This record gives sequence, C-alpha cells and structure tokens, in this order.
Amino acid sequence: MIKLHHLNKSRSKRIIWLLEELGIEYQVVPYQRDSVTFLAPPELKNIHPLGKSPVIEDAGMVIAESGAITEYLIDKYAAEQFSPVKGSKDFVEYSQWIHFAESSAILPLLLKMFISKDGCKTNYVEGYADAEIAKVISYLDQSLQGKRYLVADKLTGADFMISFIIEIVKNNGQLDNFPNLVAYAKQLETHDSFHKADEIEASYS
Ligand SMILES: N[C@@H](CCC(=O)N[C@@H](CS)C(=O)NCC(=O)O)C(=O)O
Repeated sequence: MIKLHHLNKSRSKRIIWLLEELGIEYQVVPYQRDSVTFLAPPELKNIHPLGKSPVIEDAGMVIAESGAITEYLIDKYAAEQFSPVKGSKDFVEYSQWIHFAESSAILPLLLKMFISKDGCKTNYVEGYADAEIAKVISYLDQSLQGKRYLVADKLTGADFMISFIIEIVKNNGQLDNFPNLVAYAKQLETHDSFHKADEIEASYS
C-alpha cells in the first residue's frame, strides 16, 4: 500500500487530495512541525535525506517532490483521467503548470512568509517578493479567463499542484480582487475529494 509521509500544514495536502480523487488505498504517516522553528521533525530524514514532506513510498521506491509525486501517481493510476495525452499541446501546458507551482509561483510566496516570520524591514527582498507575487497572481488570473480548469477543461495534475498556491494566496487575503481566481477556487471546491482532503489535513494539524 502507498505510504504518504505527511507533515502538518504542508504541500502534502496536494497529495492527500490527489490520492482521495484517485480512490486508491493509502496510509498516512503523520509528522508534526516544531512549534518554534516550524521545521519538520528529524525522523523525516530517516525516510528521505532532505527530511521534507510530502514523500511517498510505493513499489519499493521513495519519491520526494510534490510535482514528481503528482506525475508519478497520475501516470501510474489514472493517466487518461488526470493528464492530457503525452505529446499533445495540452500536455506541454500541463507540464508547465506543474513546474510553475513549485518554482516561479511558490518562491515569492515563501519569501513573504519568511520575511513576516523575521518581522524586520528588508532592503530588497520584500519589494521583490511583492512584485513577483503580483505577477504570479495576475498571470494565473489571466490564464484562467473563460476556463474552469487550467488545462484541457478537466481536473488534471496541474490543478492539484496549483490548488496549494491558491490556498496561500487566499490565506494572504489576496484572492478576492481576481474574479477568475475566485471562480477557479469555487470550481475546485465542487469536488467532494477536495473537502475530504481538507478534513483529513485538519485531522493531523
Ligand atoms: N519542492 C518540495 C518542497 C518540500 C518542502 O519544502 N516541504 C515543506 C513543507 S510544505 C517541509 O517539509 N518543510 C519542513 C522543513 O523543511 O523542515 C515539494 O514540492 O515537495
């Protein structure tokens, strides 16, 4: 059975949602962040050298990185349902969104979170993060104009990945000025598995 090494309040929620949507059996192995440092406990390093979450174990493999896990699970268990056809134009877009979620999109959001944890003025980083966050949000909003989902008019791996970005933007109070993002967030909520993932995540927080 698939094991998901899940850290509370983390990107691992993407994988919980995906596993729920796939409807396959899995076991959650929970870990709690340190209340002061907010870092993962050292036991996670026994599973993967980086000691981060999510990590899954399946078929004798240990797989890290939420984007790679998303692609692996979809390819193995439901490629036709949650991915465009490989080699198609949609597939290129799909791949772009999966990478975007863990590169251009997450970086400024994390910087902003770290600055607020430090609680002091910065010369450069805050201005950089704010400008980049504005770019990320408006890019996403424009890309979702007239669309229900990011790619191929169906729920795909791209949406599982971007859902976490939407959650951070929402928690930062920046979603409401972007009607396409608000509509997209509502669309994701039409999936029962999305709410199930919320409940499961909350049960470990
Ligand atoms: N790029 C990785 C990032 C993994 C990551 O940084 N996870 C965070 C939780 S969202 C973590 O484990 N933080 C605790 C730590 O670094 O100690 C992914 O997409 O899975």
